Amino acid sequence: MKEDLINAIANLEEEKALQTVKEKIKAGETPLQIVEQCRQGVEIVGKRYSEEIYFLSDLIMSEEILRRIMEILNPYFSKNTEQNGTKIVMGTIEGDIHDLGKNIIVNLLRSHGFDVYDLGVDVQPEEFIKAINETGASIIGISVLLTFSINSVKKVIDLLREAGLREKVTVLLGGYPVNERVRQFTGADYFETDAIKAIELVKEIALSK
Ligand code: B12
Repeated sequence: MKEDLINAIANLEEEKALQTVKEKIKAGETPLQIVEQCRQGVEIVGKRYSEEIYFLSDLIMSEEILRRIMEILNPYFSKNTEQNGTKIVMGTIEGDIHDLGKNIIVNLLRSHGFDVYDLGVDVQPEEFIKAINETGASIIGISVLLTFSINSVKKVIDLLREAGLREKVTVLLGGYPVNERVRQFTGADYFETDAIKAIELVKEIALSK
């Protein structure tokens, strides 16, 4: 059942979560379905942290659980070594070091043949522009989990405009707080928080280039 994994993660029951993941794989669930359940589980962790039921050590624990789940899932993601010619610059925005979601998307995009330049975490807006100039990529993917860092996302788009690159580069956002309001405020083109839909979206953008 979907709730088993969500609850095991929400309650920080590491061994139970890992066992449940292994059972789900055996039962034929896809790695992406499992990732989505993980995301829902840590969302509850985050909520409990906001409500002061959980503390920073619990956030760290949820990170540990997610990392171990990803170790189990990684071999099950399809491997496509054929490049499709589309270059993408990705990074977690300035001030923010959350990278679990970004890494999932980077791996998925690579496994779908995209050429991804991963700038890592805490990436300054200027670094995104530099990477676009150096690689000639036409898509920027920005991960943002801290509300505090949303202003820096806006700065990336402002800098693209100043550099005369705005029309050439499509910007998409992902991460816990992104929604239509954030997209409009920052001036980004798209946002997506579901991994499966995110890959479909990037494929569509690539086709339109
Ligand atoms: C794990 C975690 C941590 C870990 C991060 C480990 C790591 N290496 O990433 C640690 C413990 C280090 C951490 C630290 C902090 N955290 Co934290 N953390 C979380 C938690 C519980 C889960 C995040 C996560 O990994 N989710 C799972 C992944 C799979 O989901 P995701 O990132 O959303 O990614 C998915 C999609 O969004 C999408 N996606 C992601 N990126 C992109 C990019 C593109 C282009 C696209 C298309 C899609 C896409 O793909 C993924 C597919 O499933 C969240 C709670 C939450 N609701 O998110 C809080 C949360 C993000 N953290 C929070 C806070 C406050 C902090 C700290 C400030 C705590 C502190 N006092 O120090 C620090 C900040 C450190 C910093 N400077 O960044 C708050 C942020 C609140 C806010 N509104 O700003 C949250 C929301 C918790 C809460 N409710 O209070 N955290």
